Amino acid sequence: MNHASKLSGLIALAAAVAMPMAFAQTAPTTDDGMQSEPPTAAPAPTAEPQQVTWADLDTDKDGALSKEEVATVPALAQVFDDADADADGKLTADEYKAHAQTTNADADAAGSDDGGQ
Ligand SMILES: [Ca+2]
Ligand SMILES: [Ca+2]
Repeated sequence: MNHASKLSGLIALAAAVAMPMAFAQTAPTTDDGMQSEPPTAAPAPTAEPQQVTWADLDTDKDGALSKEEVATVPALAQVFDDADADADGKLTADEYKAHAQTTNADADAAGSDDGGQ
């Protein structure tokens, strides 16, 4: 004797309340240390990238970034020559914006490209 048991539509509503995890990390930045981190896989997930503003980089406050000023930001240092449209050794915000736009339009949805030097 086999009874085909019919399961009535039982809808279990799982209300998952996602609590935003706030990672408050106070990472003291070294003053003049060469930060050369080996690209080895770190056990911990990538920490929040440091937010660096234009003003932070513009240490001499002349409104433009010199190559030395962007030296701490590889992403900027790599594109410096390209972005420096008038090749005066200073990258202005306008120059950077213009370059970023071209790059965006060019790269389309290329995703994160982590090419070497
Ligand atoms: Ca500057
Ligand atoms: Ca320039």
